[in-house]
Amino acid sequence: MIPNRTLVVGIGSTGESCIRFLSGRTDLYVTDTRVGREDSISRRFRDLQRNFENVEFIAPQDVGTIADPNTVALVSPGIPLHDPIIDEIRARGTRISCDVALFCNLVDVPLIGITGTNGKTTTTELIANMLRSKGFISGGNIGKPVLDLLEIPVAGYVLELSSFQLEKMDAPRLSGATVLNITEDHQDHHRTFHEYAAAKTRIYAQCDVAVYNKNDPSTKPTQKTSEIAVNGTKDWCVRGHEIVIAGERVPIENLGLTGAQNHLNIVVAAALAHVCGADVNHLVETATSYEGLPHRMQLVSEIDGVRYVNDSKATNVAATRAALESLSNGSPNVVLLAGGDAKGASFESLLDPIRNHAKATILFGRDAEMIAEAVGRATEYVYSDSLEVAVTQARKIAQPGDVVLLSPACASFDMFNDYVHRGNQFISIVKEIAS
Ligand code: UMA
Repeated sequence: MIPNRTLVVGIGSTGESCIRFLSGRTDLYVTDTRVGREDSISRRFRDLQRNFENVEFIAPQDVGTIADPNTVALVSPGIPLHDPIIDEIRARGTRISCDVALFCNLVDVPLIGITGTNGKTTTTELIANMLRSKGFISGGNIGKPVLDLLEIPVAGYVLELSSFQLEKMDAPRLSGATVLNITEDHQDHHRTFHEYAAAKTRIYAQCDVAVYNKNDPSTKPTQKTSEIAVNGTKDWCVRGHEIVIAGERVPIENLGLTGAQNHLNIVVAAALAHVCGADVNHLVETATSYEGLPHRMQLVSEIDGVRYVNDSKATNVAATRAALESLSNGSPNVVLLAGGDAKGASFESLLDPIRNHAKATILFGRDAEMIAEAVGRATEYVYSDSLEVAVTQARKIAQPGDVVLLSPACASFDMFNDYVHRGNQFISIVKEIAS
């Protein structure tokens, strides 16, 4: 199962976990297209050289010297399949694969897979909570590379799988799987929307039970499989002011998570946990007590009657749209802080949500002007050089009853290390004002 010769491509958290796991078990080579170009990667490269003496480091331009049909390349998620290094590796007959494929081949316990443009992490964590007492743990795109999960024996895994991972593997064998939603994202990585969607729906190809949203055809499996169609049956649905989990009705005001998308995610999560044996009372109990994760529609503080909400994890247009819609009180009551690296996305679909729900928009980051061109006519807008200035500007505009919402619709890398760094900065600015 473990290949005789392995080339790890990319020295991020995935690559490091591959090296830790495979060191001493295979002839191991490592490469990274950013070594020599980015200081932090070059430093990690040198550290690895010190810690793993049996690993040979190959400059990206030299991969052709070791790539052959007997080698398997474990490619990091962030490297697109159209990267020239992948062409070079493939041309030598080396199979492209990834850590998740290796993991799925090695484990012999039930696996649940979750993908989707938005809500993956919240749903994965919710299912893991629902199945914790049965000995399941979570991992994958959620932050913990899957091979690191093998350190402790468990009864099952709940895996968040990204399109970046799914595109690099044969369909995994899963007890249950879902595509929560598919909207435009990652246009810089996947060349077409079709390619992106195809990577995501691959999650269903070898699953025992597919759970999907009957009201959203893009989430439906194309191949024949056993399925639970949420909203297609009275036992699993979101209906008016309640959700229904295995026939049990739960009022929406009892749920720990807010927003229409989250209510749907709860039903999907419960259906998948039910597939793995969780009983209905426990599902309802977890659905009502689970309050979600930081940086996702997180209420930071209420100052002078204005709520400050951190939704830094909203790195695409659909997430920001869902945030605006879930905070709506019928009139434009949101001061939206948005901007960053748009990843090639179009912002036209934010025009109506901003017009209907935002009283002003504060734009920052690399693509601020591009966003203003697309949505500037929907509402008053201003530019800001920093998050700190943006919050100060928002504070001047917001009135009691309004919400100041950080929901950038963009990646953060132009100004921050990641969305967590961006969200934490927002939290400390707001807490400073509140103190
Ligand atoms: N690299 C190159 N060339 C490139 C791009 C990257 O050589 O063109 C190298 C870089 O040196 C980089 C390394 O590859 O350090 C690995 O980078 P990576 O971007 O694949 O990141 P990892 O640190 O391995 O983290 C990845 C996921 N990152 C991405 O998919 C971009 C993490 O998801 C995931 O938690 C982790 O594996 C563990 O499984 C993050 C993410 O943003 C949270 N995911 C995207 C999303 O959720 O939208 C898909």
